[in-house]
Amino acid sequence: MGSVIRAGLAGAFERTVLYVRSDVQETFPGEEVVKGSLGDLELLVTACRGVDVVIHLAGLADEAPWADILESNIEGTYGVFEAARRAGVRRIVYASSNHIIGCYPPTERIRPSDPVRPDTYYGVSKVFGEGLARLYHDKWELEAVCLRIGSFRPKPEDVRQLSTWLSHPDGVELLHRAVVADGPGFEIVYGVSANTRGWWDNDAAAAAIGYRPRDDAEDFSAELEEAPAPRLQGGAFAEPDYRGGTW
Ligand code: 15L
Repeated sequence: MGSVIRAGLAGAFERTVLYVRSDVQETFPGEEVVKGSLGDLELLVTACRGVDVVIHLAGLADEAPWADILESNIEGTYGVFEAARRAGVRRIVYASSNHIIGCYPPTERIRPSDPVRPDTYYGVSKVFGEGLARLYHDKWELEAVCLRIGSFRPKPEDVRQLSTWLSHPDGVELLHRAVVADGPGFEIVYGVSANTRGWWDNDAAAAAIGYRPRDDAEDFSAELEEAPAPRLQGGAFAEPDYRGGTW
């Protein structure tokens, strides 16, 4: 996701600091690279100095053993919020996930304010991240926009993604709005395109940051094999034997 967003937003901001684990081959004008881990709080604070908005896309993006989730998504996410606070950052855009509500059936239309029903330890780690966002906003007035990202793909790949798809152009627009929107305070928004078969009631939250998705997964439905909707919204993530991996 980071590469697509970087390319889509190239030149949009005066200065962009990329905090990365591995080397970056090419940079866009205005980009600076800091190589480090999420466990290095001091370096994170240094990287955050002079930064207005942090976009936190780092960490594991799939189910994984608990020890890995703990290190990357729990301790690592704490490090990002705490560094942002110490460095005087104004806003955090936090990449949450639809797997925070993956145990709802597809028949239910979910609002951002509905109770969470995570489908994995990964989903639980996103509940923690949104909790941190709320804490840092309420206590230290950090603005926070949590994006519950759906399936960020060039095209929907299966029947479930006819509901969860976030196209690349809509994803770029979503991140841009999350950064530049006027005074959102604290907001939770589903990162999803304007899918005819969408499951999430996102209108008010999207309007709060001025996000207007344009793409609809339905345009690709003829290319996909007919299959029933998944048992639960999280699809394979919500199945008892799911261990993570490509699917
Ligand atoms: C996610 O949170 C994952 O990071 C991504 O790889 C997709 O699997 C997506 O959710 C999804 O639900 O399709």
